[in-house]
Amino acid sequence: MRAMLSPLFALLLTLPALAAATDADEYAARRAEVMRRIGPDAMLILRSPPLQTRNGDVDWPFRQEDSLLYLTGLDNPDTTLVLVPGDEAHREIVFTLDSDPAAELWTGRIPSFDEVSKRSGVTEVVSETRFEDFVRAAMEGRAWGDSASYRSFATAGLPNWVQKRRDGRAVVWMIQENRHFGDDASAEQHLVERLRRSYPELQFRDAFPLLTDMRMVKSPSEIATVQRAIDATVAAQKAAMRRVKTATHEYQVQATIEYTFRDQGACCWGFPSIVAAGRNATTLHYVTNNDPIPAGALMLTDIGAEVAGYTADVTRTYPQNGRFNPEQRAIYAAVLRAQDATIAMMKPGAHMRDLHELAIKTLGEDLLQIGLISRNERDQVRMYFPHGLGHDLGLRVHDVNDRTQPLAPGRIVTSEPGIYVRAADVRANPVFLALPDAERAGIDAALTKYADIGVRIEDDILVTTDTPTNLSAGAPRTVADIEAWMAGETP
Ligand SMILES: [Mn+2]
Repeated sequence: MRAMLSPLFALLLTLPALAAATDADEYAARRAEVMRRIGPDAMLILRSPPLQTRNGDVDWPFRQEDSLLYLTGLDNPDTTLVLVPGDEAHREIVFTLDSDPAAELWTGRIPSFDEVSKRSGVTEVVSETRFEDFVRAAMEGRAWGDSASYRSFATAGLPNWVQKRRDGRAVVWMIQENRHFGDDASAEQHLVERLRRSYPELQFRDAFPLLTDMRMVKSPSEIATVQRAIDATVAAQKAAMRRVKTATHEYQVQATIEYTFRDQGACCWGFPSIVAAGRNATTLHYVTNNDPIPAGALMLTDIGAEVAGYTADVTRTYPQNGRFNPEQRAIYAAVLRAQDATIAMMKPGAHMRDLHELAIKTLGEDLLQIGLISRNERDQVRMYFPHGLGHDLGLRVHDVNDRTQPLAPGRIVTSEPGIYVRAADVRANPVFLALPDAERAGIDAALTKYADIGVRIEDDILVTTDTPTNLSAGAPRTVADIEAWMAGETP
C-alpha cells in the first residue's frame, strides 16, 4: 500500500505544507451525501468555534471544527456552513470573514470569497456579518440581501423552507456534541435556544452521529493525508531514538521530535507529546517532559504530527543507551507479541472490543510466564494494562466512531497495548490483596525485579479488504530493529 501511494506522496510533497490533499469535488460530494441523508425538510448549520484567549492579547492557535473542515476544507475562524437541501437556489452557503486590510495588517491575509469558493466548492459565499439576518429571513420568509429596498421587494429567500417551518416539518441540524448550558453554552447552543423560543414548531436534530458515521471510513485522499502525518511522526521517532543517547533531559528529546514535525512540513502536533523516561513511562498521559533521563532507562515517546487537520499517533519505547536489558526485553517482547496478534486481526467484521480482549489474553500469557500475575485472569492483567487497545484516527487523535460498528475497509485504527509496572499500585490493588499468600509472594518478587518498567507500542493500522496495512511500520519496532537503528547500523 505504501509503495502504491508513493507517486502521490511525491506530488504532495511539492505542495505547500498546509495545502489540503482533498479537492473541492470531494468536499462537494461529502456535502451532497449529508444532504441526501438529512433530506429536503432539513437545514444544517455548522459554525467555527470562537477564538479562545490564552492571556492578555494572546489567543490559542485556532483549530477549525472537525466536521466543518471535513465538509469544506476551510480552516479560517468565523466560518459557517449552511446546507438547505430543499431550496434549489440556496442549497449551500458559506458565511465567512470579509477582507479587512486594517485587520490583515496585524493578523495576516484573509482569503477572498473567491478563494473560499474554490477551496470548498461552495459557490454562494457571503459575509459572516449577514448570518444572523439570513437566519431570520429564512425563518420568516423574507428575502435577504444587502439593502433594505432589496429586502422589501424581493421574493422570499427560501420559499420552501418557510412553508415547511409553518407546517411543522422543518428540521434544523447542528452539532450538539458536548453541549453545555448557561455560561458555558456554545454559540450553537445559544442559536438553538433562540430559534426554539421564536419558532416553537421547529424540530432540532444532532448532526454529530450522522457526521460520525460518514467520517469513520476514510477516503483515499484522507488516507494519503494521514500517511503524510505518520511519515513526519516516523521521522520524529527515528530522530528521537538517536537523540536520546546523548540527551540528559526529556525536553531535549521532545525538542528533537517537534523540530522534526515542523521540518517535515507538519503544522504542529495533534496532541501534546508524551516524552517519558524511566518510571515516568508508567504514567499514561505524562506531558510535562522535564525530568532527567536515567542512564539505561526506557524512553517512551507517544507522539503525533498533524497535517491538514489529520493527526498521526505512534508510540515507541526504547532504551536510553541503545540496548535493552533482560527485564526490559522481557516486558517489551510481551507487548510486541500482543500488538502483533491484534494487528493481524484488524480485518473487516472484527470488533475493537474483541481485539481488546485478545490483547488482555495474550499479555496475560506472557505476564504469567514473567511472574507478574499468578493466573491468566482478566482482573490481574488489568493491573498492568489498564487502558483500551486502540481507537480510530483521523481529524481527531481519538477520532469519532460508533462502537457498535465492526471494522471496515478504510477505517484507520491504532493498536497500542502496554505494560506498566507500578509496583506500589499493584501491591495496594484489591485484586492483588485478595490473592492467596503464596501467589502474592511470587508476584511481589517479580514486582521488585520489573519495577518502574513502562512499555507501550502503538501503530496506525489501515483496515483493508485483506491483510491490514501498518502505516507507521517505518519506525523501528522490534528489539533487533530498534537496537540496529540506535547503533547506526541501519539507514
Ligand atoms: Mn493512541
